[in-house]
Amino acid sequence: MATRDKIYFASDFHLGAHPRSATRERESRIVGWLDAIKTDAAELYLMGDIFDFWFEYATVVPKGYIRFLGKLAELADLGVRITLFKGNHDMWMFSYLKNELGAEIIDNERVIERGGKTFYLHHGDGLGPGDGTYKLLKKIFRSRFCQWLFARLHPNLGIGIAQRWSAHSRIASGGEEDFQGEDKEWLIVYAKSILEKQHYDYFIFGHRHLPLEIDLPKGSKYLNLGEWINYNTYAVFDGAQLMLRRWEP
Ligand SMILES: [Mn+2]
Repeated sequence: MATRDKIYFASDFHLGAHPRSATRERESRIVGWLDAIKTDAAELYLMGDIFDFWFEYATVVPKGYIRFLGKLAELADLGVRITLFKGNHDMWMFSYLKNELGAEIIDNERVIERGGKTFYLHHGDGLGPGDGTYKLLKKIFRSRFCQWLFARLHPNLGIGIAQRWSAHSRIASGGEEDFQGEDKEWLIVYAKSILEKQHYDYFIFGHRHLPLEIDLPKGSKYLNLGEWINYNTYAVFDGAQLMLRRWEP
């Protein structure tokens, strides 16, 4: 029996993304990975954009992903602590997954200390220079009033609008991202600006859709989790070291 001493991080599964026909295969890859880590995982951090769209109405949640949700429930029942971050695609997670899985839902950043190392965790949306339009949209999407209004729309209409919009997102095109260089990678710029005020050993983000492992000043490290359309990447911390890995079934 393996000891339950590893911490896993992944993000950007985009379950339900256009084309929806690709979701079942991706879901099965993710379930395979979760099944493989369930014996040694102490904690699992799913760091945003797990669902391509998610909204919880008072009595209704979106259809689909039952194998994934069932596997998460199995991990939760085995004692794995699950933490879910709101991404820009699934920021409307409220209390359903908390109630069903005992998961903690994180709005923005979460700072943890494990094995004497400090971690700064965030999905990665709306950070660093630029992207003013999204920063404004985020305020609107996260406003209680707008969420209340959206919930008044019939789900067929509300989720339909969201799915049509999401079909034009970068993940739906399926292409891979290019590294912009350290000065232009806004999450690197952001991490460096945080480091000027406070030291963290690790910065872990999703959102960029590009697996990255970059050394930062003062022995700090930036790690991007990539995504699960092209890369199947995740990070694991074994108590001493943080590693970026690719899931190979
Ligand atoms: Mn994403």
